[in-house]
Amino acid sequence: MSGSTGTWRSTTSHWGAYRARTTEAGELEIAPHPLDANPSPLLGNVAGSVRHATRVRAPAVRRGWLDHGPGRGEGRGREEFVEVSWDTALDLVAGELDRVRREHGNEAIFGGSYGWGSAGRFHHTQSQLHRLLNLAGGYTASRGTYSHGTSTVLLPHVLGDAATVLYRADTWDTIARHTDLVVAFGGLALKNVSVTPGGTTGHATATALHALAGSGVELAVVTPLGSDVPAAPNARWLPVAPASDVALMLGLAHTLLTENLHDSTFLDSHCTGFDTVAEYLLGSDGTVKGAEWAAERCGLPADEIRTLARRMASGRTLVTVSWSLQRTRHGEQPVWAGVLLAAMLGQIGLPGGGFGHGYGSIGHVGEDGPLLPLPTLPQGHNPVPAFIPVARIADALLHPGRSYDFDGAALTYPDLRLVYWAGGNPFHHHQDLARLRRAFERPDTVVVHETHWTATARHADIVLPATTTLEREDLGSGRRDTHVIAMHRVLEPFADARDDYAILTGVAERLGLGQRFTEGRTPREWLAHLYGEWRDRLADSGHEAPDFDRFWADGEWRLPAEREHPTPFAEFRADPERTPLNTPSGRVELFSPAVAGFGYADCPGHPTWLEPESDEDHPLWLIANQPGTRLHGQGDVGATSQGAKIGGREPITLHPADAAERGVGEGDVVRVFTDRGACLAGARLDDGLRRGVVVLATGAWFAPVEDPRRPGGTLCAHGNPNVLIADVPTSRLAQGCAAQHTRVQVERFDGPLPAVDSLRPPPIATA
Ligand SMILES: Nc1nc2c(c(=O)[nH]1)N[C@H]1C(S)=C(S)[C@@H](COP(=O)(O)OP(=O)(O)OC[C@H]3O[C@@H](n4cnc5c(=O)[nH]c(N)nc54)[C@H](O)[C@@H]3O)O[C@H]1N2
Ligand SMILES: Nc1nc2c(c(=O)[nH]1)N[C@H]1C(S)=C(S)[C@@H](COP(=O)(O)OP(=O)(O)OC[C@H]3O[C@@H](n4cnc5c(=O)[nH]c(N)nc54)[C@H](O)[C@@H]3O)O[C@H]1N2
Ligand SMILES: [Mo]
Repeated sequence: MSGSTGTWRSTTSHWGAYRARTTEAGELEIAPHPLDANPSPLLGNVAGSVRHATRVRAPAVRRGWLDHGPGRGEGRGREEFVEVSWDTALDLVAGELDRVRREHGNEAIFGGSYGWGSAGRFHHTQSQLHRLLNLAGGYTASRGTYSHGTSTVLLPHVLGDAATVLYRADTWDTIARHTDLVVAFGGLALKNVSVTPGGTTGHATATALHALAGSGVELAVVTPLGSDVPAAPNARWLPVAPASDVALMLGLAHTLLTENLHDSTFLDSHCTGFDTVAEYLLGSDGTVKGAEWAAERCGLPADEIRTLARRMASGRTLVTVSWSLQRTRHGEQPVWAGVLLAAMLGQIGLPGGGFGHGYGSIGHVGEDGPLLPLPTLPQGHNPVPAFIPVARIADALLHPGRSYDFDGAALTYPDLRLVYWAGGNPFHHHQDLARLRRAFERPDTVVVHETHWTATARHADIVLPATTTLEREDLGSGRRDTHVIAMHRVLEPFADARDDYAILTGVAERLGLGQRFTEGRTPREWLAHLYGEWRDRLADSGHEAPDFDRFWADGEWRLPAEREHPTPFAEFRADPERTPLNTPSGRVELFSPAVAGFGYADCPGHPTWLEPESDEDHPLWLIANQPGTRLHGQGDVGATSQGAKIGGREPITLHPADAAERGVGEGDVVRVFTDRGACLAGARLDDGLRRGVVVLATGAWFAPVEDPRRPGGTLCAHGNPNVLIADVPTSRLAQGCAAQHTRVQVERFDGPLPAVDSLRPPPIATA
């Protein structure tokens, strides 16, 4: 490794700002940002990842595609690759883009390319790709996110928009000063808050959560997992059954109603539809949603439910719902029921009260950096109106022309011929991976830019090697971050890897779009340009940032702190006539005539208890949550992630009694299975989780082999839970990702252990 021996360089990442340098011995050394009170354990993955054997060295083309041209998708993920020159690879990509748009129209190009690529405002991979595809005539886009794509469809119907709760949340400081009780449905998992899209400099959340202990704020933490509960004396764990939160919430609402603890004035002046909901709570469908009814479903004693409801009504209460709860079947309901509780308490718009969404899910919710705009790369305009809800990718590839519902509209899947993915990993993020493999057989061509041989790269036809952030220059800052960071180059590009910008410039030139794509700027000139424009915008609002050269030399600039942090919905609360919500009624819609009018049985017009899936053959609830040891699939080959594996497999956590029933001991390799597929995992026993619940985080690199226990079945030798989870939407309303849960069975695996091939590069020939 060469580049910057000895000198510490500044950079940032989704898991925080840090410093890096190469040592005399050529090793990469990493140090947290000096202002970071809680550096992320994910930093431990960086050094082992950047030069790992799974880096993509050179452009590579799948053998069958190279020999026979577009099509024959059965070979994807199975055939060898052939390394080719950059010129050959770029000619193939540009030629294929041009063929597809001429023969099938730009709608046949899928450029959604969802994923977390890298931090950095310029080399933001999706923006780069979208900019090129827009210039080339457009593409079918994807809408929404796997993170909170259900809430972003539902909340506009209920609160008028989703952004207010997602991005303008009350800060931890406001909560410490005003709140008596936080009821956190879905937990407050510290493992998650080291991540903020675009990065963070201070990682304030862990400190803030501990400080809440000192300020007397009580935390009622509702989750099946004890590990989601902050270790603070004022935090109480309410160990609910998975997929039962809506029952608990309705039980709490019933107690508030029948004990007259609800705020009828606020419900009349600021909400609509409470009457309908009240009738439902009292049994309009034949079932009274009382505390006993709720207790049977959620597993908490009825008395405790009633006591909690009374406690909620006796002071300032923040009802917060984690993003994980909407990443489930019927994931609209816990979000809507959370708003219902907050509305009944009458505290929406009061500091430290009302409804929160995503505290403990991600770093920026609750942090207090300024809400300033950040520099961004202009993407241009996409003239193609077609899109798919992001989590419907497999359906779209498998069923072109099929119609489906989405948020009140009847849509049709386009006929996708070319899939272009840069900066995301659908074989990480999507569900039912055996089905996704079949879907990926369909298009004529799959192009992927990747740093590493991820499962998606392995299922592509043309793989273009991308640099990592440490191998280029950028500038970065996340939502509610305190600094903008100059991201200096630390390493030379690996092997033949190029920046996504350089790759796309090569494609653009071949399509005659080179000048329009680059506007004649080098990456450094783009950085200076984007920074300069942003600096001018800040100057308009009275903030003086240093000039680019100063900023670049200093390595960072501290953003001006915000003096006040307005509470979300405070203006609406003060005067709902003058500042109504953006809902049809201008009020909080506890019953939505619009949603009811869509007539979806899986998403009725008000928060509703819909029975969760049950499966006698697969009696355990699997929670497939975010990994504490990496960001999704990124860094799985690094030290923090590898250090947690058991027997080379991803750890699965079981209750000791559930393990004993199955003859499973600590450290055993187990087979986890559903009817869709199976995976191996390493058993870790923990009595700090509910019985009947097992936890297997996402992100182990997919290593498919034939299941030795089920001929023809797919088994992931490494422990990727998405081979188990059904590819079903939350509902016809949001068509959101429902990846958080599935029913599984677990057994000890004593057979010969298959190798984890995903941790080595695939077979590659040189041309
Ligand atoms: N079962 C289950 N599944 C889930 C979830 C869950 O809770 N349970 N969570 C879901 C959620 S919330 C999300 S957001 C998704 C995340 O899904 P993804 O965002 O798709 O997952 P990542 O592993 O972060 O993929 C980003 C990819 O970008 C690549 N990359 C990094 N830098 C660069 C670069 O500069 N250029 C290029 N070309 N590539 C780069 C990385 O190598 C990596 O493979 O997963 C979803 N899937
Ligand atoms: N370390 C790390 N942090 C991350 C990420 C990462 O990959 N690694 N990814 C980031 C991203 S992209 C996102 S979108 C956010 C996601 O943020 P979330 O979606 O909130 O995170 P998860 O870890 O999936 O789930 C949080 C907790 O919800 C609880 N839970 C699951 N099912 C239920 C249930 O039915 N009821 C209740 N009450 N609780 C339940 C689980 O115990 C779980 O630990 O995380 C971000 N933070
Ligand atoms: Mo996410």
